[in-house]
Amino acid sequence: MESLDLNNPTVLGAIAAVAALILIGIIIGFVRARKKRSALEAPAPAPPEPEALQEERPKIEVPEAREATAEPTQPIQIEDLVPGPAPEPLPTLIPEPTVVPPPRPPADLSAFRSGLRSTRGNLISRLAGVFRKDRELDASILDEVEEVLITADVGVHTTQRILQALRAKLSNGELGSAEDAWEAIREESRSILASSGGGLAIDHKPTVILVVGVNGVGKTTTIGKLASRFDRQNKSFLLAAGDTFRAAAVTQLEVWGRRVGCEVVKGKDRADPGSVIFDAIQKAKDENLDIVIADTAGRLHTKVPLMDELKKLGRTVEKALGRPADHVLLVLDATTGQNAIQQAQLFKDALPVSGIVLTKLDGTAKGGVILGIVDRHEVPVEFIGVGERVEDLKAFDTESFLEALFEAPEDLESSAEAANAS
Ligand SMILES: Nc1nc2c(ncn2[C@@H]2O[C@H](COP(=O)(O)OP(=O)(O)OP(=O)(O)O)[C@@H](O)[C@H]2O)c(=O)[nH]1
Ligand SMILES: [Mg+2]
Repeated sequence: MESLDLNNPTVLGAIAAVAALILIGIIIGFVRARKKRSALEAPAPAPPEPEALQEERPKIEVPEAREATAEPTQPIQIEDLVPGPAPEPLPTLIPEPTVVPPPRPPADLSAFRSGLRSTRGNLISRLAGVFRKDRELDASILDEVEEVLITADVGVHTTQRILQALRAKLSNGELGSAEDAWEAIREESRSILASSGGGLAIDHKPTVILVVGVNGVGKTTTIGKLASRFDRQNKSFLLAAGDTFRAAAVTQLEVWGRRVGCEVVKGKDRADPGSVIFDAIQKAKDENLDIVIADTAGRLHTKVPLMDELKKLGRTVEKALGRPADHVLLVLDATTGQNAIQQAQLFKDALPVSGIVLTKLDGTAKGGVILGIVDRHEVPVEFIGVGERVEDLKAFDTESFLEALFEAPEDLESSAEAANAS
């Protein structure tokens, strides 16, 4: 091979040209690397936001850009070839926080859970015993399920409805596992309770709520709890002491009135309850109040004259208001079981009962009655009482009720064991 003649000006010129080209290449590469680094160090501009969101969205702290390693996409640069400080890693792009719609107010699941504790211990753990994991589900489970539901006060009619759903699934081969059986019962219960928990509409001024029920079920206590609820919602309201039968009943309502700071309209001793409620409605109209809650005397549903008096009360409200009471809440004591279903029938015969308040769920192992009442009477449950404190009145929520009543299947075996042990 011929050696290069360095004395040859043409060769020298060519070498100088190549050297110059290499130098220019190095300088260009260096400048591009600097530009790229400074671009990455600058904070990424946030994408423009729609105006509406800028107003509504809560300020969310975006954390500092975290460091992360990233492969350079550019061809190898001069810094890669010469020793020096390690190239700074690329920052990770933090995605824009998504705007999540405000969640529904959390249903008070723990209150439902504690209110239904005894029911769950009875109904659910016994059903878990029937739907044991090691058992093949066939028609033989139906009798056992029937017995459990009847003893949990679900009632004959509603028990048959649930059994019918299980039977249909068995014959279609859709009841392969314990989980399928739970789901079938949950589904049927959901459809029974579908109309419940809609909430009381307060869309008249005044909205009149008549509270009725047999003796001692918790009417006056429920009114006090409701008043406190309306107070928290900044509603204006007054209470009508329509239980003129006992002086103590008026005093009891007055205590609640003082507690929430509202007026209690009362009559003279043994006054006609109709006249007290009439006056209360008139006063609420004059003062442009939002709500009147009227207490009534407890009455045995089987006593015809007392039920006739209730019908008359309904007519008086209509006269004062120009329309029937906006809500007639029937208070039922869950511990009375099947009797509550019979009470509901007779009160419905006297007045257009629009909703049920089921009290004392905390004190019974037979909360299954709720399914029986709603299924039998097609009247929604609006509130449940799970204790004596003011916060123990809960707006009924079907999903929370079902979730609290039917535990997650994985917990059921331990429930079944507990039931077998007891
Ligand atoms: N454990 C429990 N007790 C309750 C509940 N609701 C009411 N009570 C209690 O039941 C008792 C009777 O409540 P009242 O509100 O006086 O019942 P009422 O229907 O107005 O009674 P009368 O006016 O006599 O017909 C009281 O001791 C209440 O504290 C509840 O949800 N759970
Ligand atoms: Mg009372």
